[in-house]
Amino acid sequence: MTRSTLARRAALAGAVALVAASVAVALPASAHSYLVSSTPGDGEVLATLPAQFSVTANEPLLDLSGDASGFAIQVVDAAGAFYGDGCFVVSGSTLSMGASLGAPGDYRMYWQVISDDGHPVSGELAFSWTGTGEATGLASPPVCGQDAEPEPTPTAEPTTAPEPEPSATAAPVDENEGVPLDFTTIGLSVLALLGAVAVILLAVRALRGMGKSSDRDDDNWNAPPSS
Ligand SMILES: [Cu+2]
Repeated sequence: MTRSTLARRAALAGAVALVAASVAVALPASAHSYLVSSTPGDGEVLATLPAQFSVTANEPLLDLSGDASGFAIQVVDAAGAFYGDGCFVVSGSTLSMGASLGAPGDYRMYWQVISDDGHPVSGELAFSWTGTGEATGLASPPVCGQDAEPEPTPTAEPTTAPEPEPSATAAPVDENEGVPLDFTTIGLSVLALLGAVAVILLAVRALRGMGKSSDRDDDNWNAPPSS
């Protein structure tokens, strides 16, 4: 009796401690926004296309930029093609995007919002589409303002840029530039010739000087040391 009472009290105390610890751990996480509803709902079988895909959080979302930066909804079919208009609107606790869907089948919706504490929160859900969609899925997420339909492949070759016409002033410019160039060439040639003559004259004088000194040196070298 006493032992079992003690055991029950110990078990109760343990349970209370566990609950307290769980609450302490959960407190910071509770600051994050969480999903309370969505369109479509997770697992919903959708027969009529809604105007908007949307997710609604438990509290107002934090859209500091005012342009839904950091918010996103992506709706993809089983083949991975993207739908919707890519225009994200944050209003209070709801993020929405203009809806479109293609062929009936299984779809997934991925969402990301900025929690009231500034942290991004994301998730995904699945739904089935039994209606008839008009849209063609895109290979990449749609960008707001761009046509949701894939661009038709242009069949016509892009017009080739016209060949640049030869400038009428090109030839005269070349001639004008050629004249001073010729004068410069002649001037340089004359200078080079004068320089070459000067170098030859200097070389001849140097050779003559070397010859004289060489003779003198040789004489001195060969001369018996004078005592
Ligand atoms: Cu947080």
